[in-house]
Amino acid sequence: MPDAMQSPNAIRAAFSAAMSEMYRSEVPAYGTLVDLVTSINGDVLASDVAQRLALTPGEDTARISQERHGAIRLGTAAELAMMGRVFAVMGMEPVGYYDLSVASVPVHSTAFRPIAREDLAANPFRVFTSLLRLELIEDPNLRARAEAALAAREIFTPGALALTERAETQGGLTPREAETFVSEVLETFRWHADACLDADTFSELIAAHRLIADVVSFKGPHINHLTPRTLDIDAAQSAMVSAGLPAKAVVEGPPRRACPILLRQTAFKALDEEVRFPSADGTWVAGHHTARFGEIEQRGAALTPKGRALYDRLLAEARASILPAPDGSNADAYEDALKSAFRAFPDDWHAMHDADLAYFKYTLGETDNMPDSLDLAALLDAGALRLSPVIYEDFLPVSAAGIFQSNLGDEARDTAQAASSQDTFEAALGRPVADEFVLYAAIQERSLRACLDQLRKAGA
Ligand code: OOG
Ligand code: NI
Repeated sequence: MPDAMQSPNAIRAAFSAAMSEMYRSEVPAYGTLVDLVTSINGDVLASDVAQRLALTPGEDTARISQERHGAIRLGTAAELAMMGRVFAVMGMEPVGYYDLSVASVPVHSTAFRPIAREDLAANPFRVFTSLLRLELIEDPNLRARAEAALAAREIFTPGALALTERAETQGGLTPREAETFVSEVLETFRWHADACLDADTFSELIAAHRLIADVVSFKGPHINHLTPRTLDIDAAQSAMVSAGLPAKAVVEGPPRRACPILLRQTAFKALDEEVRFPSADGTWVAGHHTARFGEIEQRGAALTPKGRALYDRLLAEARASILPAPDGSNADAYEDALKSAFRAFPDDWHAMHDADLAYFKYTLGETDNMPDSLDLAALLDAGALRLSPVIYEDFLPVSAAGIFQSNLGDEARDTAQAASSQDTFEAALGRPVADEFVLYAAIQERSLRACLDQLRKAGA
C-alpha cells in the first residue's frame, strides 16, 4: 500500500516554518521582530484586552505567533502560473486582485492563501504575490533587455517542478515527497547576492523604476519580507523603535480601535545589501541593493462590502486632509485625522454586526432566558449566541502601496501608469482569483447554520 498523502495544511505549515527559519538567518532583524511580537502576543493574551478582542479561543489564538505572510515579485506570466501550481500543492489559492499602479508601483498582485475556515485555523500562511508589468518600461531597448533576462532564468529547481507535477497527477505528496518539496521550493525564495545582469543595465533599470531592477536583475524572486502577526501593533511599533529597528513613520490602515478591523501594518526599512554584478571580462563588480525588509501586522474583523465602502470612504476623507510625509514629520497629525474620520465607524462588535459592517462567527452561549424563537437579534440579545469576528485574511491596496513606497524611496512616486487589468492578470495566472467577500460570507453563514441546527436539536 502506498504511503498516505501528507495534507496540504501540513505541507504549508512546514513551508512557512522553513521560510521563517531561512529568513531569520538571512535577515537577523526579522528574528528580533518575531521575538518581540511573540512576547507582546503573550502579554495581550494574558490580559483583559484579549477578552475585548472576542477572538475564538484556540482557533484564533493557538498559533498566533506562528502566523505570518510573505511577499514576492515575479517577472513573467509563466512564473506566475507555475507559482500558482506550487502554492496549490500547499493548499493556497489566489484570492483578490490588487492594482498597485494607482500608487505608481508597476505591478499587479494577488494573495495566495488557504480558503476554508478549518484550513485557515490549521495555518493561515499567505503570500502577497506581484507580477511585474514590463510594458511600463518606456525605453524599448531597456525593455527588451529586461525581457531577455527574465526569459533566460528558471526560478524553480527541477525537483520543485517534478514534485509539483507529481502532486497534481497522484493527488498529493507522500510525507517523504512533501519534505523534499518544501526544501526544493524554498530555493525559489532564497536571496542571491550575485546579480545576473551587469552593473550598467542594473543602474538603467533602477533609473526606470527600482522595483523593476529588483525583479529583473536576480536569479529568483527572493522573499522580500515576512510579516508576523501581532495582537497590539502600537506596542510592537514602540518595541521596534526601542530595539533600534528603522521603523516606518506611520502605521498603515485604520486607526487604533477597541474592535480592530481589517489590517494595520508597519515595516522597518529595507536593508542595504552587498551584491555583485557580472561583467563581460568574467570578473565581478561590487555594488549594493535595497530589497528586503521586515513588517508586522495586526489583523481585525473582515468587513462586508458595506463596511469596506465605509472604510474606504473614511480613509479617503482622512487622506484628503493630510497625507503622511515619508519622513514622519506629520505622523501625529495624520493619526489625529484618521481617528477623527473613523468616529463614523461603530467601535462595538454588536453594533458592527447589526449594521452589517463586518463578518462574524457565531458560537452558542449559556443563558437562563432562552428566547422562544430563533430570531437572530433576540438570540444575540439574550446571550444565547455570541459573536467572534471573522479575521481579515487579505491585504489593503493603499496600505500595500505605502509598504512598497517606504522601501522604494520617494523618487518612485509619480511615474505614469497603465490602467488596472484584472483580466490580463488572470490570463497570466491561468485562472480567476477568488472573491474575498464570497469567502467571508460563506464562513459566517456556515457558522450561523451550525448554531441554529444545534439550538433546534436542543428543542428551542
Ligand atoms: C509587497 C507589498 C505588499 C503588504 O503587506 O501589504 C504587502 C511587496 O513589497 O512586494 O506585502
Ligand atoms: Ni507585507
